[in-house]
Amino acid sequence: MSDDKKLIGNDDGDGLALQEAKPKLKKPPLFKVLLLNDDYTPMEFVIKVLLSYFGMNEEKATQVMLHVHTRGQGVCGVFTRDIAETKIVQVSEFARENEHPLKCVMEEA
Ligand code: TYC
Repeated sequence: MSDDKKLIGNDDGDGLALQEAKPKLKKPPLFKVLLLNDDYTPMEFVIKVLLSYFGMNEEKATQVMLHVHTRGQGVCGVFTRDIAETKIVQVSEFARENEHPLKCVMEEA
């Protein structure tokens, strides 16, 4: 029997009734990438991160940075697992190179 057909029960005596199987593609899980607030990373540096790694414009980046600053954390974007992990590595390296304690984490959306 071909892969895209499945046996669903008896038919008109030949013992087979076929129905198109539902497509088996599942949407991948999505992950929020978050920036965490701290007391030392300069606001301008956080804005640069949001411009460089999350494709925001100045206005949006400033808004998100101020949200993180006042609320403790904020969403930079929603991605598949691999992309989210890559963003976190890139941001963490950039922060470390510049000796800022900025933390970037992910959680399932
Ligand atoms: N709280 C920092 C300051 O006052 C700014 C800041 C914003 C740091 C967002 C981290 O994810 C952050 N300089």
